[in-house]
Amino acid sequence: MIKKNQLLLSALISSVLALPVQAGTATTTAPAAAAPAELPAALRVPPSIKSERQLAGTQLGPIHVTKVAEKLSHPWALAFLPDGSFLVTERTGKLRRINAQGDVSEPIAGVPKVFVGGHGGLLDVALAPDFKQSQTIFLSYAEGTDGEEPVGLTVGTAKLGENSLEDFKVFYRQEPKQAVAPYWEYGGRLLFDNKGHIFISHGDNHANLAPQQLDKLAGKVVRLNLDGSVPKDNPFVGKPGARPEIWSYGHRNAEGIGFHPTTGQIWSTDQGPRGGDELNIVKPGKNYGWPIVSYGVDYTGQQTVETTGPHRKGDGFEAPAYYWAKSPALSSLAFATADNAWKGNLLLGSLADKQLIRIVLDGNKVVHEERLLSFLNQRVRDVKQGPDGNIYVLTDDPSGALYKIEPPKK
Ligand SMILES: [Ca+2]
Repeated sequence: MIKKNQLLLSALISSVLALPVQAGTATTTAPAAAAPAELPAALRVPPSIKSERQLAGTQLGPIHVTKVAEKLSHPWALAFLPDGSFLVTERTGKLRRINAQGDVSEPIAGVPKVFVGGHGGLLDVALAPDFKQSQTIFLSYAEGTDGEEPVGLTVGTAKLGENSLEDFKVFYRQEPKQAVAPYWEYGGRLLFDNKGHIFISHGDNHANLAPQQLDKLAGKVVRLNLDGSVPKDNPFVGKPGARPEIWSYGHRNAEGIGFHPTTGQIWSTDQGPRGGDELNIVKPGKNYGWPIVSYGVDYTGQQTVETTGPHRKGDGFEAPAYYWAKSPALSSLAFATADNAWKGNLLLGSLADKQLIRIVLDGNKVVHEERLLSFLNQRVRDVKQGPDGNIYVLTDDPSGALYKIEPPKK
C-alpha cells in the first residue's frame, strides 16, 4: 500500500511539475501543465545551489536530484572531506576542491604529470584511513614512459594543503607498463579495508593475454600494505614467476570495487568488450577469466582472438555473480547503507547507457535492476554514498557535473 501511494505521489508530483518520470527502464517526459499557484508545503523545495532540485519518480518513490557543481572536465572520482567539501579528479589532469555551496576551486597545485589519452589520465582519489591525522590522500593515474608509451598505472600519496599537495611520493608503480595507443583500460580504483591494506584495480591495458600472466600487473587486483610493502599473506607470495602484489587476476577493466557491507567480500565491476559486463565477487588467488572466457565479443562483433567462449561451469574460472549480455559499460560501484529505501542495494555507474543502475540483492544473487537518471542523458563515471547518506554521482563529459541524489524515503 505504501509503495502504491509513493508511486501515485511520485506520478502526481511529476505531472504537476512537468518533470521527467522514470519507472524501470521506461523514461517519459510528462506533458507540460500549468504550475498551481501554491504547491503543498511538502513540495515547496528550496532553490538549489547550481540548479533546480529536481524531482523524479522511481520504483520506490520520488528522488531529488540536485546539480551541486558543473563545468568539470571529464570528472573521474570523488572523495568527501571532513569539512563537507569534495575532492574531485578531472581525467584531464587536475584535482579540484568543491565546497558545500558548489564553488569549484582552481586546480590544486602539486599534482604529478599524468598521461592523458584514451582512458588514461588522472583517475581515482581517496583519503587515507588516517586522513584526519595525516592529511594524506592517494591518487591513481596513468603515467607514461618519459611522457610516451607504454603507459602504466601509478599510485601516489601526498598531504593535502589548502591549495596544494605537499610531499608527493610515488606509492606504487605498474612495471612493466603495457598500455599503448589507444591507451585503453587502466582500472585505477583504490579501496582500503581498514585493516592496513589498500586494493588497486588494474585494467588489462588492452594487452592481450596479460591478465592471465602472473608476472604482469595488467588485469589484476593488487593488495599492498599502507607502507607500500607486500602483505605476507597475499595469495602468490613465494610462488616462482608470480608477482606477490597480486590478489586476483583475469580482470578486464574493474573501474568499481567495494566491500559488501554485511559479507565483507569485495565486489567489482568489469567492463566486457562488446557485451559481457560483469559483477564479480573478488577472492584471493582466483582467476576471473579474461580474456580466455567472456560473455562478450570483440568490438568487431567477432569472437575475440583469445576468448574461447562464455564462462562455463567447471572451467576453472570464477564466474561472475551477474553479467549483462549488452554492456552498460559499468564504471564505479557503491553499496547503499544509509537508512532509506535503497538500503542494502548496490549502485553502479553506467557510461554507455548513461544511467545509474540500482541492483537489488538477495544474498549474493542479483534479483532486480532499476535504471535511474536517464533524463540527465549523461555518462555516469563515479557513484558514492556521502557521509550524509545521499548518493553523489559524477558525469563523464567535457563539461561534467557533480550531482546529489536524495534516495526515496523508507
Ligand atoms: Ca569474467
